[in-house]
Amino acid sequence: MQDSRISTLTLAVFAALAVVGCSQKEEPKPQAAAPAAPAAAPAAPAAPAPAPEVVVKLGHVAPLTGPQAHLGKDNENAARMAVEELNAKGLEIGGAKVKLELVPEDDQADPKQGTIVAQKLVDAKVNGVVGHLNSGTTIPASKIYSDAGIPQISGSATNPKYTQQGFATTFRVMANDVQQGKVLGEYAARQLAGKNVAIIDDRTAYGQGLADEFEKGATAVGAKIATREFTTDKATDFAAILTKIKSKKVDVIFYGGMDAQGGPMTKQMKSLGIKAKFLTGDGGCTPEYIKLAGDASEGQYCSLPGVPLDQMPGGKAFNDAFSAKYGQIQLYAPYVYDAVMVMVDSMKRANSVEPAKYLPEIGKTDYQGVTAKIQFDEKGDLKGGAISLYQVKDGKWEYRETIGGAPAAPADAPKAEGEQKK
Ligand code: ABU
Repeated sequence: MQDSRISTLTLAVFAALAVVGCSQKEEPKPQAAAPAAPAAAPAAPAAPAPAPEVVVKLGHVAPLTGPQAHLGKDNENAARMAVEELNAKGLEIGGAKVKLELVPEDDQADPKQGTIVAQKLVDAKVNGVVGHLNSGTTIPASKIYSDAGIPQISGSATNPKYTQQGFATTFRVMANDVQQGKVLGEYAARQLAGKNVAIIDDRTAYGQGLADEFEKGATAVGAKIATREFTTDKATDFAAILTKIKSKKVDVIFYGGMDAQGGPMTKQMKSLGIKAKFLTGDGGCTPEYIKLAGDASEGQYCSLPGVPLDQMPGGKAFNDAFSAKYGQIQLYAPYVYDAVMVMVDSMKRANSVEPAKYLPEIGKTDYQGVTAKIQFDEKGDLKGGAISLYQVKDGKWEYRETIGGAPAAPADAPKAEGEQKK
């Protein structure tokens, strides 16, 4: 009973005080009646508000498992190096501090898996995608990015179809296989004296596409195609097709596919006593090919879009930094590094990280990268892409020559109307 009385009294006192408090606020005393304020010290100027911070997600996709994992990891390491360098320097875009976050995905070089991880990246609201590594995954994934309006730059997918689908979002920083196949076909017929040529491909978008372009290039300058044979990007035994090819007495065997098959294929050529020269494209132009082929690699040939690393504008510095961190460059690392830099350069010029705002700036790129001065044509292909040829000498790829690659337009040259990707 006593307790309840005390409570009632306490509540009444609090209620009275509360009413006083509210009324003081609601009815301030007239200024004239206010006591004179002590002279205030001049207020220090307010510190500027710190720039807000935003996280910008960059997707990266490559095979991180399976026979091409060494290439996929190489690509991912290059993307990570670019992101870490940019974050370390400090990025400010659109008045906000930007922290780049790499979102890596493994597509296993499988077209179906490629579309699954593409949708995953779209759902994660990435601001852009660098990749994929393989044309066979890059092409189907590009429709998903295009539908979502997300810019995509591949550092390695070379099938021409990737940029020929009419999507505004597709770009690549490497010459395509129309250019590469023509150079390889002509090189086989002329420099390698290939009058009678066999072609094998792995039936992927890259392997088959490059083999088709090779055939056009070789036959246009007089070579005869003795046979076309097929394998897969998972195969390890090529005895049946090589035995058939042996009977055709060819001068050159061209392989459209990756190092994981090209290496063992070359080794098996030697075991079967095939003397023909072996020639392959960029997918086989790796230290891994030499490792897998062993002695049989000696004297064999490959091509790679672009110029040799030591002739690239930033090649030495990139090689030093990359190899100190991740070991020997496998193949596409400098191109993937450039792809990240081009994407972020476009964001800076747009002063926005929003895909819809910075996408138009990618088409206007005029960026001095590690690999080349990067400018895009109206489809999103690299302008002026060169193709270089290499031959294995003493267990290493040795540079032979560079073919094609008209110099890119000067940085300050005005662009013709309609030249840029819409
Ligand atoms: N450029 C050869 C390897 C990647 C691709 O599939 O195109």
